[in-house]
Amino acid sequence: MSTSITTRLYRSYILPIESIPSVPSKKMLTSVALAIGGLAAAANAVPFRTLANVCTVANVQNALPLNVSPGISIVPSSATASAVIGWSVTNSNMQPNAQFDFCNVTFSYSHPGKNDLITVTYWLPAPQNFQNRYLSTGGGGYAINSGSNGLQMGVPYGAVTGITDGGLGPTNNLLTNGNLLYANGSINYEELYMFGYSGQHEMAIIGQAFTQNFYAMGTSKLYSYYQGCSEGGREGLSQVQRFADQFDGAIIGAPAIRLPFQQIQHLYAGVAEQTLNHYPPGCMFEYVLNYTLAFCDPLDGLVDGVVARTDLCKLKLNLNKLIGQKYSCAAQAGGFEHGPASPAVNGTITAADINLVSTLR
Ligand SMILES: *[C@@H]1O[C@H](CO)[C@@H](O)[C@H](O)[C@H]1NC(C)=O
Ligand SMILES: *[C@@H]1O[C@H](CO)[C@@H](O)[C@H](O)[C@H]1NC(C)=O
Ligand SMILES: *[C@@H]1O[C@H](CO)[C@@H](O)[C@H](O)[C@H]1NC(C)=O
Ligand SMILES: [Ca+2]
Repeated sequence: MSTSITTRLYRSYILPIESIPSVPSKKMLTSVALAIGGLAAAANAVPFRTLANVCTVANVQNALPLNVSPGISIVPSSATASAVIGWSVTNSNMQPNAQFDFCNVTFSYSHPGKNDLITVTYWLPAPQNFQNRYLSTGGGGYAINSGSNGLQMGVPYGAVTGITDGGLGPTNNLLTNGNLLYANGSINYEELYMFGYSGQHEMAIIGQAFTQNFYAMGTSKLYSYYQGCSEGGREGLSQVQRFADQFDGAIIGAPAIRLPFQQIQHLYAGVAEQTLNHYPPGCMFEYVLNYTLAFCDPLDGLVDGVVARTDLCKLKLNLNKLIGQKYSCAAQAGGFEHGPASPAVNGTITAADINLVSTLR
């Protein structure tokens, strides 16, 4: 229940990335490219910048912001670049379906004197689709990034999009990479702070400068954003709190912050059910959730699926009147958002149900 309510609540914190003007079709671009290519060859001018001709290791190396910060030493020889054609996104719960081409760029850097190596990956839109935008993305659980699920989020909007491994190695994961505790039992604080915020910050400043160089933006403004959910939401908050002018906007979903509080929240519903010795089916909660959303959504003045006035919601919602209402749910397969599989359910809301729900509110 609380998951679904927060899902709706944090939508209200979303700052939309403006929609981009439609781009010419691929066919048109090819003929334009051919025409300009022909003219350019004749005039011996700079060739038309297509994905294929800009996505090279040499171009990446030329665009590396080697002086971005005295504490960062980028390794030019680590650079990779390869054009990826026809990447498609379908049925993602994070973004609309999309299909696009991009330049897949990776390179590594170290902190002088620290004997570490951090690898960043940026997906670059084709030059004709670039919209002067940069997007940093985050991870989930104890992973600092979400791999291609993060990288694919910005490219359809014309944004160079980045992830970092934060120096955690191929697992990208603070807990499972095995380096968080030294053999003597003390904490590896370098790694902890990289995961906490410095890895994200470094990816952002490197990615922004790299983008400006790669697309030869000159003095044009680069619009920078952050997007992440859960651990990725926490990473985003870590950035906007510490580096207020680093991004023009941030999409912070379900930030995994206040961990001691959060872990107790995870246990709380189970403990309450056990204490009250009452174990209703998930369908009952879903019915109450539906009612709550329908009742509370308009209290903020706009019926948009978002409960922005949680204070009024708590004050005015009277669940007792649901006692005696019938609820039903079809059989459900198990899943991340539903928990275990469940059979079809038909029931009637009881006073014990409302007592439990009120305890959990
Ligand atoms: C991007 O490049 C890296 C480094 O070569 C590689 O590991 C990764 O699989 C590539 N991603 C795609 C989608 O091609
Ligand atoms: C524990 O080991 C680490 C890594 O070798 C070292 O830097 C640190 O000083 C050690 N701490 C103690 C208390 O011995
Ligand atoms: C809750 O609302 C959703 C969306 O309208 C609906 O599909 C679902 O059946 C409802 N659940 C219950 C228990 O009424
Ligand atoms: Ca609303």
